[in-house]
Amino acid sequence: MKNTIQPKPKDSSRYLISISFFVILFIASACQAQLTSKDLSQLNLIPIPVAITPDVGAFEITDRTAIYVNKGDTQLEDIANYLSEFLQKSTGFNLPVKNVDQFSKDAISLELTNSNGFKNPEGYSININNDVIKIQANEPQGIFRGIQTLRQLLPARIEQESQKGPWTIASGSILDYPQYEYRGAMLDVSRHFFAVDDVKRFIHFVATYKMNKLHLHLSDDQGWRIEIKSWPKLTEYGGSTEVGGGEGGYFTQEDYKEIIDYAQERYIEVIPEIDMPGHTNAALASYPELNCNDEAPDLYTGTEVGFSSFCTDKEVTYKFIDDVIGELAAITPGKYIHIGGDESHSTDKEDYIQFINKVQDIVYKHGKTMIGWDEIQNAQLRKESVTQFWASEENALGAVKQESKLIMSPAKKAYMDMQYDSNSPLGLHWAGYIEVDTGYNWNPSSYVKGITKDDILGVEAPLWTETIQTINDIEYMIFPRLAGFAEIGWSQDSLRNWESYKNRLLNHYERLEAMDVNFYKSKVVASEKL
Ligand code: TNX
Repeated sequence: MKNTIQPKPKDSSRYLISISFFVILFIASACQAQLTSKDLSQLNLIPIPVAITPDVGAFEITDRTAIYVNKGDTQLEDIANYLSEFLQKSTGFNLPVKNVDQFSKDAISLELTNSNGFKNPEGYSININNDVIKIQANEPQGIFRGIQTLRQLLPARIEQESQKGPWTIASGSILDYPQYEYRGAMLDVSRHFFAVDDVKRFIHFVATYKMNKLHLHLSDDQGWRIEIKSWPKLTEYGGSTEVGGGEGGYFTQEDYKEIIDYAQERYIEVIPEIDMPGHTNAALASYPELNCNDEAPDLYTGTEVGFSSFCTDKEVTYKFIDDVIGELAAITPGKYIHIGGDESHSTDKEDYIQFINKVQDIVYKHGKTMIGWDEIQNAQLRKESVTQFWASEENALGAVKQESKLIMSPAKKAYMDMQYDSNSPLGLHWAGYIEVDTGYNWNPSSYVKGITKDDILGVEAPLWTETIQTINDIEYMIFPRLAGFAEIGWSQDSLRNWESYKNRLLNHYERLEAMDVNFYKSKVVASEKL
């Protein structure tokens, strides 16, 4: 808290000082009055919604409040239970979930309806008056996104356990829907391994800001992190270490299911990545036959890139990939599988092209849609395949020429592993420093000349973990930048500007504190030390 001790005033200025004292008192009480009547439009929502219409009055959540859902809709019931559990932690109220159509007051109603004209599956509206909070959407995912807004309409302490009320929400209405269909974050669990609970906390953050994709970077030179039953040494040996020589680890298929279920409950699709043909030392060390010389290299615990490659002209390589993608597809309910394809500096270019073409066929054979880093555009892409732009504008343009849609992850803006500035204790800076304003101030649809909004599926912010070892480290790198990337993906361009965002973010700090998040308090957001 601010704790500035004023110097003792000189006698001659006493008169002036007592006047200013009253002026300050007056302003302070005016602010207070404004605070208590704070209307909806003064709340600091991130991402900013399409429209907010304030009204007079307020709804109060009390122990008499109940949550109502459409009769017999189990998905809605699950969401209602999620809301009830969330509210119980802080308020202590045990809000029942009811399955009736009729309510008159003390009601939070979650309603699926197609009468509100939403074309977007994640769109929702919230209407609040003294008696009812009504959240409406076409699809359950829209209701879920609306509940994330509801969280931010409540006092910040709603994020903390066992708090005192009152739990009031100002009256009015909100209409909201996303700008891009793909809004994601990536977590690299290969360079350093993170346990299921850490991944869940990451997912919770992603959900909080209405993102809908979690890209898991599951394999790299330093470790293979997903159990493949037909090739067990991948995890037994290839998962046994990490950057710096620590213990490593891996997800069993049951662990992976637990992650997917947790994400699905939040309407988040998990996208698994097996990076190839480069970034494969952990696999090459586990199975000598995947190397052209049949010799397994040692496990690797450094941070270099570009030195490993699958042997692209061996049949066993494709048998291996078929098995891996097959098992992964079977345990992945989502649409996409990411095949990496970046920085394959040890693969001959022609071999690389043939390799990606073949792997693409394998992905589609198993019923999934392929995503790869922007280098994959060197191959013959199917139109459905998605290209993740990270470094090369030429590659991005090449992908678009092949009618492949883009996920925008420009390293200079969207890489959450970049240091904020030269004093950041964690992170790299090969793509530059990414201060909070730098991360926010860009527009996916004008970032690369020649690429328009129609070419873009959405936005993703990756967190590579060469320097990141704990959930505390993760939080420091992603907060507050993650909230800005979420707003870039969700909110309308016309509503986005740094000044507005900066103020909302500053007011959002108390919510991050209530969420017990270890975040970077940037000078560009508030010049004084908070
Ligand atoms: C580049 S981004 C990589 C990763 C590193 C990252 C570190 C990309 C497709 N490849 O292998 O972890 O830089 O910032």
